[in-house]
Amino acid sequence: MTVSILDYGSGNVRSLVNAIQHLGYDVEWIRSPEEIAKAECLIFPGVGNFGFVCDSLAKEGYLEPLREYALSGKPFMAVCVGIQALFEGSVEAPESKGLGIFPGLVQKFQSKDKSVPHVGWNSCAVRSNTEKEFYGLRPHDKFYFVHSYMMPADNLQLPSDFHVATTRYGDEMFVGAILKKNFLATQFHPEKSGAAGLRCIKAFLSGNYEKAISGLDTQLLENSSGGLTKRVIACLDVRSNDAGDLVVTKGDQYDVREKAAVGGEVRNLGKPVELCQRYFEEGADEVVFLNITSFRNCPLVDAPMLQVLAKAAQTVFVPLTVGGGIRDVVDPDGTVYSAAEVAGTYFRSGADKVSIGSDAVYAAEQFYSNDKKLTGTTAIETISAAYGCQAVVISIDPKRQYVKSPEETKHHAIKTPYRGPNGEEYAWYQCTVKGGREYRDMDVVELAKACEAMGAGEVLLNCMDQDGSNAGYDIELIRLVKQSVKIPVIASSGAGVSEHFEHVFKATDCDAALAAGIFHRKTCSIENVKEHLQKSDVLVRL
Ligand code: 1PR
Repeated sequence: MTVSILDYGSGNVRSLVNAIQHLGYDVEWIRSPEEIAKAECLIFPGVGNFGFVCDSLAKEGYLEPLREYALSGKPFMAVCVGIQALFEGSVEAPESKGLGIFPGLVQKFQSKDKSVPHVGWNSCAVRSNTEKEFYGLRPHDKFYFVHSYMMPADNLQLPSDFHVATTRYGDEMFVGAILKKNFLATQFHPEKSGAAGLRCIKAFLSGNYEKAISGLDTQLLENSSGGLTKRVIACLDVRSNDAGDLVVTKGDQYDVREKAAVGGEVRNLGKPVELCQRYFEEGADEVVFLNITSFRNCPLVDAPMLQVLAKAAQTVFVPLTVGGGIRDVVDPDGTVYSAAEVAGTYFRSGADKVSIGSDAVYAAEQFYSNDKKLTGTTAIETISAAYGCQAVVISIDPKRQYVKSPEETKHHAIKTPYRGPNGEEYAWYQCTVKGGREYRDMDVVELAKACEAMGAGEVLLNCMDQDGSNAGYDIELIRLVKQSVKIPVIASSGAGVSEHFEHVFKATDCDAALAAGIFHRKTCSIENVKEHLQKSDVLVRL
């Protein structure tokens, strides 16, 4: 069987293709409405904004053929915004019409007591039937979600032959999947959900709709409603070393060279694709690649990180983020690429999110000097408009600055038990650009708030003081930023033992914890960290 994927210009469909090919099926693209009826098996991927997806479908004449196919009984699968488009409309884009296969309007998550978007690994199972497993969706499995909008599970009216698998986020229960024979629509991304996701796609492609399950622990089913897990993320700082090889390196307060006494070389801790594969196998919930320097002046299409991503995405089925150099660029031959085009090139190679560092600080400066008015032209705004806010991560590189009293600075200062070199009791966190080499007149709270207003979907919060220290996360910094924004915050820098992960999750509300050196140097594995977290009652995906 050949699997047809609808191509209407949505974000990262590379991963979906990789997952299907990995399972041994051929893939072809549907590029005109007439081809839909001829498909043997059709997948409707959805990434980005409901309005963008539905308006593109309407404009290209896909709506009617797609509706007919979805109801034809032939194998049909829809993913993420794909499931939302099956309803009549969405509050995300009230003017845009969905396919209207199911009644109802897609809603936005409430952010009063939780981060929005809903990013990470959550449960999804048909809870009304404990004797059957549908499309491999097992109650104790976790699947990768990334979205701000969803269809609430209450008052849902579907034809009686459809089953609904539900997911809970905070106190909201929503539709995680809708299924019947030859029909599978998921809010989560199965192609990014590790082994559980591959099993689900395989069950769909092989027509394995339902399976009897015996001896299922009903307690397990109860526990599986536990919701979103805390994520453990591995980070690979990538650059070329002095011999010109692309290596994973690791800084000590951002200095990636060995001490002069031992040669002063760039630290080489391994090869990017191999390490990424190892972390996937150890259970990393995501992998981040940061292009920390060099090779930025080569033509975009030759950027070595594109090959790294393309290779990694072939066998690694968890979300991949890429950062470093995401901004408007000019190739050596004078060709200009907008930041959105640069991001698009990375998405097509297999990245799911891009991370923006220096450019986010410049954009925030512009935002404040412009009376907090949005221009619509910054990298954050343009990428978020085209690919959705969930695809835009802001990477912050702050440095602690001590002051004697809060009046001494106009920036957000906190009282700290860790006094400065001259006994100072207050500190603020200064933003930097160019990998910590240049300091700007902006603090982390200002930066995070401005980026959230511009449409960023997540914050990757490094800390120059803790980076490579193995001394634990900067809890005060993480609390400060987490209290300032609603978007998820990834704590980073300083992990040295498993207990540091437990501490950051218990002492702050951070959504994920990222680390580098501890994993590269095999001080402990991701598996060890997760086992420790589970024993400490922190919900994780094992
Ligand atoms: O400014 O958009 O081109 O992005 C550059 C990106 O590269 C930024 O995300 C910036 O954080 C990163 N970067 C630049 N220089 C360095 C460096 O180390 N010299 N790396 C650098 C930042 C910090 C984390 C690290 C954690 C965890 N490294 O990536 O992985 O601190 O480390 P640990 O667990 O070992 O303590 P742009």
